[in-house]
Amino acid sequence: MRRIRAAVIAVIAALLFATGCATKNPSGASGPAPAQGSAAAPASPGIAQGPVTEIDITIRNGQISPKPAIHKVHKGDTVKLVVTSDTDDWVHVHGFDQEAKLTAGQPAVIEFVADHSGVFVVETHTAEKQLLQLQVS
Ligand SMILES: [Cu+2]
Repeated sequence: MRRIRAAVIAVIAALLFATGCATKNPSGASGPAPAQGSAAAPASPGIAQGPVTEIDITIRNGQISPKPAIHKVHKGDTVKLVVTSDTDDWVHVHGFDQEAKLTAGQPAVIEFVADHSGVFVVETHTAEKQLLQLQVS
């Protein structure tokens, strides 16, 4: 019994580890492209309700401003990330499966409901920069 439990834990740990980055970068054009900034396609219709926390991030010459920090929000809040970069890239919000393409010079918007708690990394996938951490509680 004990052995099985240890094995299960190991598998879960491995899965958690595997859900990190780099595994699902929709570099092909096949996947749906969320959050292109167009108002036509709401990402998750009908569930946005909590207060909106907007976080604006600018990446220029590899520098992130404001500097990477932990942003605290309440579970159920809507988080609106606006990211502007001077290079093409991808922004990925861990834990919420949110990703957006960054086109140089154009703000990309990712909006989602922080409906589960934890600490989640937001980062770019090409430059591999951590932009911030989201602490949901
Ligand atoms: Cu990632």
